[in-house]
Amino acid sequence: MITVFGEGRGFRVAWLLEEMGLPYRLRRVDLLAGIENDPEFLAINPAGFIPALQDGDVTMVESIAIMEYLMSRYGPTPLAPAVHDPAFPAYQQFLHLGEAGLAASIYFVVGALNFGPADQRDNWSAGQALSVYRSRLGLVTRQLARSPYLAGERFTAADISVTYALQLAQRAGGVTLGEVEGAYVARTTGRDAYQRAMESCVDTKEWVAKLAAQ
Ligand SMILES: N[C@@H](CCC(=O)N[C@@H](CS)C(=O)NCC(=O)O)C(=O)O
Repeated sequence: MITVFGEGRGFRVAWLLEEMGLPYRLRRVDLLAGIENDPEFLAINPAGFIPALQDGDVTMVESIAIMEYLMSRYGPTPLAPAVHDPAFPAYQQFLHLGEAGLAASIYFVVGALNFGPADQRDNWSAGQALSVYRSRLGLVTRQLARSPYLAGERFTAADISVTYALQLAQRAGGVTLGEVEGAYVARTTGRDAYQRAMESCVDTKEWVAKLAAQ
C-alpha cells in the first residue's frame, strides 16, 4: 500500500493518486506539534519536512519527484505526456516551475505573514520571495492565454503542481488571483479527483475552512 506522509504539498501527491485511481493511505504529520515529537516520521524523513512517500521498500521526499516516480512506476498516464509528445517540453517546464518557481517562493511569504513576528511580516526577504513568485506567475499567465492547460489542451500533472502553488498563494499568501488564473483554478479544481483528494486530506480541508472563516 502506498503511504503519503503529511499534507501540505502532499496534497499534490494525493490528487495525483486520485487521478490515477491508485489506492493509498495518508499518514498524518503535524508540523505545528513539533516534528521532534514524531520519531516514526523522522525515521522516514530525518530532515523532517513533508510530504514523504513510502511504497514497499521505496522511500522518497520532494512532491514533484514523488509524482514523477508514481507516474513512471504505475503509468503510462495521460497526466505525463511522453517525451516525443509536442506537449512534453511545456509539461516538464511547468511541472517544475510550480514548485521551484512558485510554491517554493510563496511558501516563505506565507510563513512570514502567518507565523512571523508582526514587525517582520513585510521584511526584505519576504518581499523578494513575493517578487520571484510574481515574475514566474507571468509565465503561467502567458501560457494560459494560449491554452486551457499548461501543457496544452489536456490536463496534466503540471496543472496539479501549479494549481497547488496558486491556491497556496491565494489562501495564505495575501495574493489575489487574476481573472485568467482564477478561471484556470476553477477548471482544474472542478475535477472529481481534486474533490476526492480534498475529502481525503482532512487537515487541508480543515485549514481551508478555517482560512475562509477569517
Ligand atoms: N520542495 C519540497 C518542499 C517541502 C516543504 O517545504 N514542505 C513544507 C510543508 S508543505 C514543510 O514540511 N515545511 C517544514 C520544513 O521545511 O521543515 C516539496 O515539494 O516537497
